Formats: sequence, structure tokens, C-alpha cells
Amino acid sequence: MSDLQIAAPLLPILICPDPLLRRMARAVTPGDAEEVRALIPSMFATMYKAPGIGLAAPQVGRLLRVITVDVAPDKEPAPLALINPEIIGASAETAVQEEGCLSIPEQYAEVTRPAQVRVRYQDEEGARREIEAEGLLAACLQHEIDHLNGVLFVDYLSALKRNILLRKLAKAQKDLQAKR
Ligand code: K2U
Ligand code: ZN
Repeated sequence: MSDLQIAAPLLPILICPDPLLRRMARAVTPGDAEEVRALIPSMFATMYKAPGIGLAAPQVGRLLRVITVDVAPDKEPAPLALINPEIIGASAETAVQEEGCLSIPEQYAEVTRPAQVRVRYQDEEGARREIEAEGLLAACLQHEIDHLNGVLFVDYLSALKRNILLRKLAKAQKDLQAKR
């Protein structure tokens, strides 16, 4: 991962099954501008530190529709902050990607999603933009936008696989607490 450091306060990442992760985030309004201007650098700092290639505001306890992504931090960092992102197009073609989640640490599973997506969002200056994504960026954007709707990647697994994965997470969290 990149050693991209951003001088902004780190935020604690909520861990499943924190109920906040299952809430719907609300749209950012102009009145949120100041809070969002402070939140985005902290989200990037927290994401790079984890390390992760994406982060959604609900993961750091803020029910705002803001996500940050940087899927290739090692090569040329391409930090992207998306405000009020919405998927306005998705290919019928699907792709399988191994996904992880900073709120479900150390657990990974393959997830099938549309291979390409078109996302409309507002950038940090408030300008309306659209991007077309494929590959890991497409998976990451869909994963992060899911977080804004209280959806986690484990929801795409069979009940059996989801329960096995969440039981392993609960045990790992218990062992972690025991070590403290
Ligand atoms: O939202 C998050 O919790 C960060 C996710 C982003 C991600 C989305 C889709 C596919 C993979 C990752 C990851 O935890 S960031 C850590 C990571 C990086 C590369 C591959 C797998 C996991
Ligand atoms: Zn996640």
C-alpha cells in the first residue's frame, strides 16, 4: 500500500455488527459543506492508514453520503472523493472480485457485481461529475456506495457462507479483546 500520508485526524473504523453500518446515510446538503470539508481529509488519512482502497463515511460513524477511493495507491495515487454518489448505469456483464471490508477485518470473499458502472457524483468543489469505471475501481465504487445504503459485501454471499464469515469475525474480535 502507499505511504501516502495526509495530515488530518484519523477516525475510528466501526466494526460489524455495529448497527450504524446498517443505517441509510443521508444526502449531503450545502449546509454540510464545512463538516464535509473536514471529514474528507480524515477519511483519506484513515483509509491510507488502514490500509484500504476505499472508505465510506458510515464506516467512521458519519451517516453522510460521502466516499473516498484510491484503488492503486502504490502506483500513481489517484485519490477520489465522491459526494452524493449514485450509480446511473451498470453493465449486464458481471465480474467476480475478491472483496474485503475494513469494517469486517481479515475476512475476504468473492463477490459478483456488474463489470462496469457509470457513477454520477459531486466533487469536493461541488461540481457535478460522472465517471465510467471497470475492474477494481468498479467493484470498489459499488462496495462503497453499498455502505451508504447499509449494505455490506457479506450480504451477497449465501447465508451459510455469510454466517461462517461473521462467526469467524466475532471470534477474532473476542480474541482481540481477550488480549487487551
Ligand atoms: O470499504 C471498505 O471497507 C474498504 C474495502 C474496499 C474494497 C472494495 C472492493 C474490493 C476490495 C476492497 C477494502 O477493505 S480495502 C482493503 C482491500 C484492498 C484490496 C483488496 C481487498 C481488500
Ligand atoms: Zn467495506
